[in-house]
This record gives sequence, C-alpha cells and structure tokens, in this order.
Amino acid sequence: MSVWFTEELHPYYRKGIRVKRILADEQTQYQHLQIVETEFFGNAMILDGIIQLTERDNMGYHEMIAHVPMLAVGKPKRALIVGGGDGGSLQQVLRYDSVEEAIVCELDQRVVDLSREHFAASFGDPWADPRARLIVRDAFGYLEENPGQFDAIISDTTDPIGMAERLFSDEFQKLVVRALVPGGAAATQCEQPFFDTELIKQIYKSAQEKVKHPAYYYANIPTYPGGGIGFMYISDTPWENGLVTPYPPGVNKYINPEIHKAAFALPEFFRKELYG
Ligand code: SPD
Repeated sequence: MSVWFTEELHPYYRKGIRVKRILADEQTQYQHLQIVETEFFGNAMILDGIIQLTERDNMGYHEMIAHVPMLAVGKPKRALIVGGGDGGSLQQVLRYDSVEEAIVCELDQRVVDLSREHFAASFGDPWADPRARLIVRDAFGYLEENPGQFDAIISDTTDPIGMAERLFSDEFQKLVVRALVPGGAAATQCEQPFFDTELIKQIYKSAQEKVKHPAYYYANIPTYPGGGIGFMYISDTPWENGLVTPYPPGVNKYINPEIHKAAFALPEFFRKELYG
C-alpha cells in the first residue's frame, strides 16, 4: 500500500511524491520531522511538511552548495556549514584533503540523529571523521563569536519560514561575510527564480554591498518546487576560479565542469531582474 505526500510550500502550487512507509515521525523541540520511504526517490526527509532531501536527487543540492565555494577557494582548510544536520553537505566538504576542520552548526540534534539512522546508505557516517565537529546551537551567536575564521561557509538551511526566516536577512549575510577569511567564499540556499524573485533580488543586492563577486546559480532537484533550487555565491573571489581547481577525491554524481559553468547561466527574464 502507498499514499501520496503532497507538499504545499506556496499557496498556488503543489507537488507530490508516492510514499511507501513512514520511518520516523516526531515533533522535535523545533519542528515536525518526518522520514519516509518513497516509491521512487529512496528515503526522504520532510520538515514541517516541506521536502528537504531525498536519496535520489539530493546530490544536485549538496554537491552544488558545497563544491562551488570550496573549489573557488582552492584549498579550503576550515569550513562551516550552517544547518546541514542531515550530513549531506558535510560529506562533500570532507572530500577535500585540505580540510582540517568542518564545523556543522545545527539547531536540531534530532535531525542529526535520525539522518544518521536513515541516510547512512547515501551519506555514510561523515560524523565519524575526526575533522567533523557538530555544534548544536543557533548559528547567529556562533557566527558573531567567530569573525575571520572560515575559508568556506555553506548555509544549508530550510526555507525562509518561521525561525529560518532570519537566515535570509541582511543581518545574517553580514555575519557570514564577516566570518570568512579574506578571499573566502560562501554559498547560501537561495530559493527558486520563478517563485522567489523578489527575495533573491534582495539577497543579491545585500551581497553586492558586501563582496566583489556575488552571483546566483541553480541546480535541478525534481523534488523541490519548480524542479530545482538556487544558491547565492558570496565572495571577493570570483566563482570562475573554481573551474580550474581539480575536484576532490571521490565520485561526483551531479557536478562536472560543464554543469558548474552552466549553473550560473540564468533564463533571460530572471537575468534581467537580477543583473539588469
Ligand atoms: N524547499 C526546500 C528547500 C530545502 C533546502 N534545504 C535542504 C537541506 C538539505 N541538506
């Protein structure tokens, strides 16, 4: 027997995936956390009714949010992941031999615990790597206390709703930029060009005021609204520097040099909105 799970992130748009069984369903201190086995996409994590990742298509998200800033920097030593308790971004960051420490600042310990249990087949156990460090707390305070510390920052967050809304604010971006070493690079989850045009414009404008080379890029993820999601690259180092950096050891499932470059090409309506 199976049922349809329907997501309604926007009041005017719905999408569904067929679910075989529920593996976990609990109200944590912060959110409604569900992990389900789906018919096509493998296991999926759903937070407050919104799909966060599936085993089949998360690679577009995690490889692109992690490798674009990491490759641009070249040999990143210290990386910070904001959110990312599922371990998907951490797995990618730890592929770099240059990385000495990868810190995940995640608010909800249960996201980490249940991901270790249900996504080990996809992510392995990146937490077992001695370079990985989990800090369970709100990222604002942590960023405030750590200026000039990170070669790469990856803001791997939920959507800008409720407690996550301020992770898309100018105030948060200021802290992210301040926490980078000179020449360091950040990538932040930055939503969908069709549905979130104004928000993305606002975030780009904020980034323009802080760094020399902000840019928006996009990845295809069928289980996200509109079939994909974008990221804001925020750095004084051009993202193009990453095109000549060798990939870290391990297997890429999504990124390759052509995808890396093409991800920054935007449809005309949106290019005009963003870059004028
Ligand atoms: N609309 C869904 C956006 C989800 C972004 N966060 C994904 C977290 C995966 N590590």
